Amino acid sequence: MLPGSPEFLVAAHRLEQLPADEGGEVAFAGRSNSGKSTALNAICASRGLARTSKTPGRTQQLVVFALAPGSRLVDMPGYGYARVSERMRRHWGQALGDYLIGRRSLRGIILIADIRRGLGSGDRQLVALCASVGRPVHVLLTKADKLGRGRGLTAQRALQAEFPGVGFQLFSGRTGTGVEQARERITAWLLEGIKKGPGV
Ligand SMILES: Nc1nc2c(ncn2[C@@H]2O[C@H](COP(=O)(O)OP(=O)(O)OP(=O)(O)O)[C@@H](O)[C@H]2O)c(=O)[nH]1
Ligand SMILES: [Mg+2]
Repeated sequence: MLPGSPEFLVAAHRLEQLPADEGGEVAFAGRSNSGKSTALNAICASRGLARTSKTPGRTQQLVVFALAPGSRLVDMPGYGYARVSERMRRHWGQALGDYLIGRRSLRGIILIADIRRGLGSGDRQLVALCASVGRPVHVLLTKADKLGRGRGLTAQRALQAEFPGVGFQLFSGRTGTGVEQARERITAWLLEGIKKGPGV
């Protein structure tokens, strides 16, 4: 169970537009079209909350949802989408890096990766950046409905062996596989923040 029910708070083009940096936040990151918004909706059990699309590049802002006072989820724009202008790409590369490094209330990153593709170069950069600043990362290997369970588990084990410091799990926004496990991870991060006090 998540701590509270989600409500849209703000869509930020720039980091200054984000809510005050206090309490706890969990961000959903990943390649464009990997299924970030779909995962967020499944985890929140709210189909229309974050906008999803067949077209990559749908989410172009940091979209913030409040779960309870001081507990937030953030849907991030995806990386690796070729048709975003160079200027936008630079803007976002910089902004996402600054957010991941500097946001004090950020308790952890849920990285969404298509299980059939594994971790791409953008994902690996994100994992390395998070490791360098001590941010925990938990990967949802999504679209697991597209692979048999056996092949899914094999992919999960291979990635787990390659990245021992990162958590991996099978996930599908379509069938509900792994939704409860992801909720438990997020809730634990958010509650950890509350125990420590705001902004710690
Ligand atoms: N089969 C299957 N399709 C999925 C799953 N999750 C997402 N999709 C599909 O993948 C496409 C992209 O989903 P989104 O949730 O919009 O992806 P996103 O990562 O938020 O995309 P951007 O905001 O554009 O970066 C949509 O067509 C979804 O229906 C899943 O678990 N299984
Ligand atoms: Mg999206």
